[in-house]
Amino acid sequence: PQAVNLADYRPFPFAIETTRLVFDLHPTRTRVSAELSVRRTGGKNEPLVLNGERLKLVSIAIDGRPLAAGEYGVDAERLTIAEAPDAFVLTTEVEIDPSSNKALMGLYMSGGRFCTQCEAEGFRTITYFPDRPDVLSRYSVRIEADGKFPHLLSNGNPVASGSLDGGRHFAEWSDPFPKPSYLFALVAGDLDVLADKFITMSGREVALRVFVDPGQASRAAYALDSLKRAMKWDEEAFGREYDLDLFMIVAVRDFNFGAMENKGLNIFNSSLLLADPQTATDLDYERIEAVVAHEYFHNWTGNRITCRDWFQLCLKEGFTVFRDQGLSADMRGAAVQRIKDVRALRARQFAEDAGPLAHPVRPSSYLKIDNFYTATIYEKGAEIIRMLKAILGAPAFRKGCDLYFQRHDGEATTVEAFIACFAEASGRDLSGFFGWYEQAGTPSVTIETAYDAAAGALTLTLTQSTSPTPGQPDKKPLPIPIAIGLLAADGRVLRDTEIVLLDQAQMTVRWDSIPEPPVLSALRGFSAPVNLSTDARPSDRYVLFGSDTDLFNRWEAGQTLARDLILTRAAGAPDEVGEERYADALGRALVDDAAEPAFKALLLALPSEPDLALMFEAADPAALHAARDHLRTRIAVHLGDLLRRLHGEMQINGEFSSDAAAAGRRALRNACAEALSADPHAENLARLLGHFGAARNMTDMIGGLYPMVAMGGVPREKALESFHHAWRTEPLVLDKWFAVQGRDPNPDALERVIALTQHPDFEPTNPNRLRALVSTFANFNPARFHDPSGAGYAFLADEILKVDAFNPMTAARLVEPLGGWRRYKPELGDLMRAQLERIVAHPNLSKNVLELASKALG
Ligand code: DPP
Ligand code: ZN
Repeated sequence: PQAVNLADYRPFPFAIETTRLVFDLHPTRTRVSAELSVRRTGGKNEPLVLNGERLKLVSIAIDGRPLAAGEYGVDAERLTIAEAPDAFVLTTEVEIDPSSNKALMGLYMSGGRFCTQCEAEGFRTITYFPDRPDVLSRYSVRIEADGKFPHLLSNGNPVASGSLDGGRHFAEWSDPFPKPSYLFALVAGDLDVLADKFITMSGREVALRVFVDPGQASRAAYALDSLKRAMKWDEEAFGREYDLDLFMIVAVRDFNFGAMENKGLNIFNSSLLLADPQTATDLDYERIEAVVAHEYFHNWTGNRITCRDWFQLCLKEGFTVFRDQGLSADMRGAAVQRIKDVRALRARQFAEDAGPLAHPVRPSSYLKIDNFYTATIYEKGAEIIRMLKAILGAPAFRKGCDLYFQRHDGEATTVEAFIACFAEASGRDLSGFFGWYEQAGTPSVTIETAYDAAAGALTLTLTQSTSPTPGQPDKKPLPIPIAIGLLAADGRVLRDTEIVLLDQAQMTVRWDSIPEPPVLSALRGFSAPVNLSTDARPSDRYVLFGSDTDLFNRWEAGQTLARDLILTRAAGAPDEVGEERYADALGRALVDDAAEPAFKALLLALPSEPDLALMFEAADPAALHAARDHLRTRIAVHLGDLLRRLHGEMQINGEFSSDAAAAGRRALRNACAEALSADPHAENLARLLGHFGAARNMTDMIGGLYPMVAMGGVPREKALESFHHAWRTEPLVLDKWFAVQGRDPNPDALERVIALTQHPDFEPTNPNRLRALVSTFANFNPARFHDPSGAGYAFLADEILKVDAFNPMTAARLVEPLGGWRRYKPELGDLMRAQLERIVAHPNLSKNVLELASKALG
């Protein structure tokens, strides 16, 4: 297969000024006619080449004159008109079969309704079109369907609707904003609607509509409220106002992405839209708030200003993640949010950056763009914007944003153009900063300190280096903003936070007037996406753990202490005294009245096994699991009374609130339950059983279910059975039932997970259900996935091959856990590699899986 390269970018030689689409919807035979007004903008001899896949061409005409066979060519991927006039109307009619579309790209059916997903290249399976983000066109759409599809929706504003013969009806839509084809959307079906309105900052009224499965409208209330908060926030934080008179969101059950920002008609995976206390956890609420905001924010960062080509994907995704993280921080507390964001960044992006699938935030080549909706493009892309803000300061950053919105509105642009706005607005040279977009890999930063007591001076020596990544053997230094403060040994502040910009391989900084030996608090707030090592001793870390004013670093100190203890034990040299000391310090942190419960819950969570595995050249997941469990047990025994007391105190009696404070209490209570399950004596068991049995909301329920499952035996069977019985008709909750078994730490988990793929409720064609079981197991259950027999790897490869036959995009997302093979001990790494080889050798593999599996082999 042919790779697409950034260096080969050429503008499309025609403009498509208007696009008129008529859909005659039918589950197995949908007719799509398209009328494109085309004008040549490039060279005289350029042919018109339109993308089109899996389309049955019924008719084609130019200015109303049907084309003869010799006047155009069609193959499996395109339609070519070699000699096109300079300005003309092209009409095509095609037939497609939405009901057989299990790839969930283009027009397909979910739960008996029609819906679309066009990003990145799904539109070409709907009609012949230049399906690339730099071709912007004004769309008008007519939809005709049977009356059993009462709602007929598309982008923009409704202009007409009415009934037709034979029980059919129609609706017409017009979108005044030129848009690329990936933002096209259509939905048709029986839906309930929740309606509201929003008054924008200039006083315009916008009608808001959330469409959901019949009977589910009350579960859309939180998403609707989140939408209004997001609209307000974007006005306040970025001065961005909504532009159409109508904003619609539709929830569907079968969806490859989390959600999609189609102009005026966002389509959501129902898991990221529907919530009520009985069926959704606090984490679901948190994600709904963030994703509703994310998709809404795309209206400016993505839709009004879009990407010139797919290599610029981070232009909209990194920036939009940065924006949704800002909203979450304002809604839920900056420190807690930052810790969660960094935890996710490390777990997903650092792992990606350290393996064979590492790629720059702006890649330069791909086989399938679907494979680049990655943690690197999203999360590292957001970190880059965050650093830009740190380096420029908030006012200059905002000036740069304003300039970008003003200068590029209505355009498809590049990362270079984006950065140029910030350089211009701030008067700074940002040419070195661009390296963050082009260079893959996580930089390693070291800081060494030398304190001269007589002079009262501290010298910091900072160095940076980045290991080679595929295709990039030599790395250059990047500008890294490192936020640093100093504490005294008793925890007093010695020096406030200052940003040191490390922009060379090595530099030294000297600070005078430091009256006593300081404790360094570096990379505060995780000011850059790097791996930091310092010469701090454990005693320094205890100072930070106990008193750093930077809450991120307070948490980080605890994590580093715990991590070192686990790694030491896994390496066969346990530090019993250190473990006691850690448990003591943790106990003190948990009784600190000044700290919020949400923060304490984070303190109580030990570094995850996948994160620990990242620290190794040749990780042994079984040894890591045992060592981590040992520390868990030590904490449960040492702090038993305190954990039981907190578990009791955090219980909320009375009405459910989804707000951050209540969610924090539930998080801490669940963290206590999880911790206590590591010491399963009768008293703790009774408490955990009580927790599960008395749960009145899904957060408490899942917080109780996992410890039951982890216990194995009768409690596991009973809890799973009663949970399934209670929720068997609620797909989103059943997903959780599968996911909790994916995380089952018991030795028989692999066997049980394989058996669950035969369960009548396991639906591999539904991405949520598939990921709940298979992806949860492969990513979050390392001790069982890395079974010494290799059976866990074979299971994953089997699932990848099965799913690839109908949904390549989702199959490809399952490849990553095998990609880490070099980081595991050779006995395991060889078995992982063997499965990748088996996948690559499989006949009829999709480009999606082929690209990732062959890259993973390296
Ligand atoms: N729907 C995906 C997102 O919003 C892709 N644009 O990130
Ligand atoms: Zn996005």
